[in-house]
Amino acid sequence: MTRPKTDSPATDFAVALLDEFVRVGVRDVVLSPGSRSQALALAAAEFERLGLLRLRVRIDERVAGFLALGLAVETGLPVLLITTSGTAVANLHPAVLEAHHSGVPLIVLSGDRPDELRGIGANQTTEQPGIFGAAVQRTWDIGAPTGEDGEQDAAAELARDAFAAASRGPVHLNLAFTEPLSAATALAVAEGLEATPPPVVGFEGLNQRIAAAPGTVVIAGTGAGERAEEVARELGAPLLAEVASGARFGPNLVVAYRELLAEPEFGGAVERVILFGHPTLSREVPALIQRGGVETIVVRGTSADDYNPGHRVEAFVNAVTVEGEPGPREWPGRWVAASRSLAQSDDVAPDTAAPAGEHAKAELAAVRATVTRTALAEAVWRATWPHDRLVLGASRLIRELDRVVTGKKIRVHANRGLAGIDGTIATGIGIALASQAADSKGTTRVLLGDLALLHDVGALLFGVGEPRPRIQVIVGNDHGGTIFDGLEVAKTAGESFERVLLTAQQVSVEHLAAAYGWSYVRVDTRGQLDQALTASLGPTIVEVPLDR
Ligand SMILES: Cc1ncc(C[n+]2csc(CCOP(=O)(O)OP(=O)(O)O)c2C)c(N)n1
Ligand SMILES: [Mg+2]
Repeated sequence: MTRPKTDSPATDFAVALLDEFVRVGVRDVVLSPGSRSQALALAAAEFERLGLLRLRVRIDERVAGFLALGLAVETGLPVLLITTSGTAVANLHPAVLEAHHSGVPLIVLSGDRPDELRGIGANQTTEQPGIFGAAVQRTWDIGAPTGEDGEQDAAAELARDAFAAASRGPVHLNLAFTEPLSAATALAVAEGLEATPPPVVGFEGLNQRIAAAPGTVVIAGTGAGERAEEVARELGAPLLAEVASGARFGPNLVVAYRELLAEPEFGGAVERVILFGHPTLSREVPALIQRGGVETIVVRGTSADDYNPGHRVEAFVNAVTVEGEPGPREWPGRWVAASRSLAQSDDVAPDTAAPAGEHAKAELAAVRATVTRTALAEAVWRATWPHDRLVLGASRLIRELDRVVTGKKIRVHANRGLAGIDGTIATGIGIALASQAADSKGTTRVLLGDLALLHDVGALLFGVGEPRPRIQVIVGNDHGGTIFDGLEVAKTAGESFERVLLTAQQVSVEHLAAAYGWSYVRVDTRGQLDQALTASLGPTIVEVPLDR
């Protein structure tokens, strides 16, 4: 479409580009301020004013990147990220890497100087094309628009290509601009701006037919989705589903999968594995796949690498269809029953025990009991319902949830592509904002450790005048990375362990919350915890002191 031109080819190009992104289905933009990218930023603000895009502004590009990731995880659509040149672009790298490894669609638009100003020491100019290496599906380096005819059409074509290429992960459009870097952008967003629904992105190719067979289990790693649960039922197979799989529910769910995989009559009897998603939380799963006599079929997701421990996977397929009837109920029934009895023997909570007949006293004791990691994991899980979202950081707590929580059909996300402790809060805010924009009335709860919280403090800063989501950031504060306590090095490293691995910290989380205008609740007992999790105080940090 040809639209009226302004005095700035940069602005004309930016408007045409964003216009086409809107047409093909983009709804969310996150930007960080900067001069070189001003045409894109001003155009994005104008599209927001017209109600065609939702815009979020974050001063820290690393935060912006993870916020965009969260928005894309929740909506399933590519999200635009706009930055200026230089280190600004590099700050997107962590989110781009995570998006690459978990197959999340992001479209990076970085402003740059034109070719002739690169490599000569011009201010804020570095080698931007290719900066993300193999972590992007595709990179474009586009010369500065000059106002020639056809540039707007070229911009539209670029948007269509980038949108299509982003269906399996991030892409990078490096866009050179020259002065005038923008014009007054009272948009010529002309008539006919009716956004068409986005194309459905599907997988092509191999759909394997499978039937029930003895010794089959279904394993669901992060991002597996509900199909894993369905296939387990259709096959009559035990379902070994990690906590962020999206499949941790149903009659075949085996919570204590780790313990049972170690048992000869359970793990030892497995002959075939149907695997969905990206398992990262146990050693037993990769060990099982690498064992002789076990055939594994991996149902591909969107992540960059196919899961293939020891290169022992038999087949990679894009989908499975189950033929015939489920196998005998005895097989999954045995796993489920064994898992339940293991969970019950775990249930002894001495600090809540009370003499028979003194029911009220016992209840009071439970309410007053201090919060353990297990109690925290269970309370957060209990408080979460299908309209809510749960985001889990990389810490001991995700492992605790994976160990204990029972089946529940709720939406759980964890950045397990690379399992970084970075960007957890920003990702959670992205998920919260996107779910609320889609009319969910729920609360997003982010459960993370103290180091992960401190790593992403910048995410607590909202854009001026932007909506605040219903979000609780729940920090299990054990003063440092106590996950390392469980490693061999904790026994061998001596004094240096605390200094270079545990890295204890004494930051006042309360003051941090106050500085960023978040509500703050400190929780010392299980009663207070349940109360805090159901309160609605706007964006809130819930601090839960935990023993090391
Ligand atoms: C970006 C990044 N840096 C470092 C690590 C290594 N790492 C994994 S867990 C962890 C400590 C986490 O501490 P905390 O968030 O307090 O959780 P806790 O282990 O205490 O439960 C670190 C530093 C990582 N995963 N990602
Ligand atoms: Mg910690």
